[in-house]
Amino acid sequence: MTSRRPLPPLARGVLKGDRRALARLMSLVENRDAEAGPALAALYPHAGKARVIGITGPLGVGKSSLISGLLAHLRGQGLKVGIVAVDPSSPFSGGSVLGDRIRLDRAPGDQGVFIRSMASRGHAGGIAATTREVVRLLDAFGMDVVIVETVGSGQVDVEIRDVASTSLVVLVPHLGDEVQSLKAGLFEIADVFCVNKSDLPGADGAARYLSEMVALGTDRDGWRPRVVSASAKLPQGIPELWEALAAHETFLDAKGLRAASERCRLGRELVGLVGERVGETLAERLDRDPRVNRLLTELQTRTTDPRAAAEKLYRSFRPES
Ligand SMILES: Nc1nc2c(ncn2[C@@H]2O[C@H](COP(=O)(O)OP(=O)(O)O)[C@@H](O)[C@H]2O)c(=O)[nH]1
Ligand SMILES: [Mg+2]
Repeated sequence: MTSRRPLPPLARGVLKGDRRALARLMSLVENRDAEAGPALAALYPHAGKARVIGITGPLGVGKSSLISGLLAHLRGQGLKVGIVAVDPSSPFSGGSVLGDRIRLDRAPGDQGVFIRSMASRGHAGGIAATTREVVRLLDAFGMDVVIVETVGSGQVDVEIRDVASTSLVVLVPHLGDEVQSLKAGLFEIADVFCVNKSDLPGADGAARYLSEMVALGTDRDGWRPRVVSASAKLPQGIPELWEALAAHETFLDAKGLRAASERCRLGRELVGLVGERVGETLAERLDRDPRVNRLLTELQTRTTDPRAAAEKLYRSFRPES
């Protein structure tokens, strides 16, 4: 039984509120270091209480600025907040520009806040798996709310719905083409829409347009996405934005949907983890396994085709039953 084993020191540190242990463990997770495994396992039973809010939208719409506003609002209510900013910048640039923007606004020395920036590339195991585990660490650390920022602009690195129970899509007035290209996915992602930069002209129109779109669409299990106008700059509309996000969380509980949605996310996580293992094993076999070598030769000599070869290989992977 896992629970009888002595707690790994880093896990013990996280449960005691040691920020350095938390940061260290996050780095191990990001590096896919095997050392993280026992600590993650030991902390898993302690996670599952935090409300996880995903925030996505094109670059520059003000996601980080809104998070700073939400952070102040939530800290004002005494809630502990973890933030994970999945940064689209290259890990080689050394910059965590977006995360830094949040960090600047945070009260120095505030123990109820923990902010982590992650580069969205350069993760052996994939960003979704890493993000999930980092969120889980913040959850086990005792954060009441964990906010995950990702950039959703065509290339969505993290499927935010795989991580968060409530998803916020941030837009700005006059997004034009970007909204068009995002539109198909937008309504499946968003539990709440925020039209940020309401201090700029056109915000009312944009919010009205979105509300009309939402009204025309179908609801999801009885939830119709809310549309909120805000300005992170003024600031204005931040309490209303939080209210809309919290309303979705309340809705999940009231309708008994929380367990089902968690189960769905766990299922996708499981499939992802198994897929990762299978992929690794397969990659190793490319060099060593005589059967794989034979298939490669057949492919090169055009005596089979890639789909047929893949099917054969896939069958050889399936456990005998
Ligand atoms: N006018 C105005 N500018 C804003 C507002 N919120 C953010 N910005 C600016 O928009 C830029 C991008 O903000 P940021 O929060 O980094 O956007 P992100 O890329 O979505 O995280 C920055 O220059 C912000 O100062 C707002 O409500 N009004
Ligand atoms: Mg940002």
